[in-house]
Amino acid sequence: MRTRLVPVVLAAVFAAPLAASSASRPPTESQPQAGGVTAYVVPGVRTREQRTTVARTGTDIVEVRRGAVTVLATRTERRALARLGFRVRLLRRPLDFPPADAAYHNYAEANADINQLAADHPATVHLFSFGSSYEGRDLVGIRISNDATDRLDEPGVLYVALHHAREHLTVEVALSIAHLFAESTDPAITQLVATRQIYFLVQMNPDGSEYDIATGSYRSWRKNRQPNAGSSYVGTDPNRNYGYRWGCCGGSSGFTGSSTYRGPSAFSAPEVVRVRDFVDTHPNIRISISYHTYGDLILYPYGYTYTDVPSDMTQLDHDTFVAMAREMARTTGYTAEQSSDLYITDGDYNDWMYGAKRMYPFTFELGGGTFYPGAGIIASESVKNHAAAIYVAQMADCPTRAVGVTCDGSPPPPPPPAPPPPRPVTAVPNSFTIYSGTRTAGDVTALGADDGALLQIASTTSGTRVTSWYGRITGVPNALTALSGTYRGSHSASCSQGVYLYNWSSGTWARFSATTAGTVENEAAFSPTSSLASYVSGPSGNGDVAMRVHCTRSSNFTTSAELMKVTYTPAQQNLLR
Ligand code: 0X9
Ligand code: ZN
Repeated sequence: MRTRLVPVVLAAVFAAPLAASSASRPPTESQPQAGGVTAYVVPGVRTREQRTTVARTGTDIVEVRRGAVTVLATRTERRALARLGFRVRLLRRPLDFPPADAAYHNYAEANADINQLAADHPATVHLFSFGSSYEGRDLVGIRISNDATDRLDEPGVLYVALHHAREHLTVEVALSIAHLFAESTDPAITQLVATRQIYFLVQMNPDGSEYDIATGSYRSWRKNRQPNAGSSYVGTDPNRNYGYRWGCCGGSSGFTGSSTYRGPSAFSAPEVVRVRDFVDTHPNIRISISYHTYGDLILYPYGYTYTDVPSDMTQLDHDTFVAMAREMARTTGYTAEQSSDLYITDGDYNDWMYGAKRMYPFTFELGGGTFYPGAGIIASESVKNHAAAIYVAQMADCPTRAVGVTCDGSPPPPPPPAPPPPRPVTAVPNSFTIYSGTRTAGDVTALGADDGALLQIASTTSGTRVTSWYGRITGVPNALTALSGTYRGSHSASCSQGVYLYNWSSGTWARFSATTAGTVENEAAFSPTSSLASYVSGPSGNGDVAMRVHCTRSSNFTTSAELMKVTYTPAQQNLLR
């Protein structure tokens, strides 16, 4: 068995991730010397000079082993190697994800999964081809609908994944959403399957993604695998190749070696043409999500300009984008913003879908924090995206409904009925604490009702006689609009009585009642008018209210507490979900 000498991936300079944090930097990536997808082992290559000779044919050396190199080569390059006298052997190792990421679907596995889904749900899952990639891979589309044939009179929604080769998580999320629509028995979803055409283009750049995993270790490849005339650099960035303001604004590169190379002309990349043709022939599509990684973002047009509402966008559409993106940000936890808030692009999917087609596209930058977040993230990231996927399908009949504008001239639906205003709540202590004096009868339950049951506390017995204690009422919200306190009690002899609430902000007892109280039961009732939350412990949520009763006299006495309660009105819940 050969030992691996230096597992060097010569050409792979791994990319700076294109997350929000590195938003202004364009992505970088490896640039192999020429195109090709077939992996070969070239034995007998030992010296740097030999490797240079191999590399000069244009092949991409991806691994250096003892006495051999592994290359990725086109047919032309393979012939060139043969002419130079090198033997090439097909790499037996399958081109696949590293073992740890085996849960990801490569091109064949994704198609197998799609085929199985269609076999399991023949009435609703319909497969189609939307053409071929540059290298001739079939571009497989899924249509989910209870209609056997495509119905352009039904609202359409389109999910696209894998514009960028290394963004493999997008395939997983799109597959998961397809499974959701196909398998769910939730009436809300079956209703969508019955009334919508739900389209998926799950792998729009399969050549690039297969290339990315071709060696069993990632190559950080982004573009497609289309050669560039007169250049050894391969590939066009599909997300810079769409024909709306293509190349207009410094948001793409004209250099073939750049990872954001826009191509020689708009729609020069076959995969982009295939997406265009699909959209052109499906005017029923109203909303689309294009999945990318990573950055936890929901982006809406435009990307070519920082202007929010340029002349090629209506205010209504802008408002609709914002409202829908916000709703999806709520359910995903991602941040909604205009594409150009991330950075300027030109020729991206979003801009063409809106600018040229007047559809409502969103670009999702999924989470994961890296292009290769591992298989562990697949399930959680998929589920996180389900609600947004359902939402766009629901809105596909009339996206402007998001801002209350109906599409059939009917009046907007009435706003949901306002919830009833919060009602006052009365609460009594669940515990008490004695500062001065001694309990002689009763317990905390005696404080809960004006029923003759008493909590009795004997005063101190020397100096100025004192009873001093407080009851603690728990579960009171900090957000409250009214607060009042009531204390009823008597004493075996008259004493100077004060009733207080604890101010948790200042750390002091605030006196609300001062009176001489005797053997006749007296009531102290009071309502603080400001800083109500400071009488509740903690900064937010629920806390405690403490009510203190203090009485002094020159000779012994006993306090009989009959009732202690607070009444509060919780603040209205925030109606914005
Ligand atoms: O640059 C892209 O094509 C997308 N980001 S990624 O990291 N997946 O490559 C973002 C495209 C959205 N458009 C703009 N940001 N203008
Ligand atoms: Zn991307």
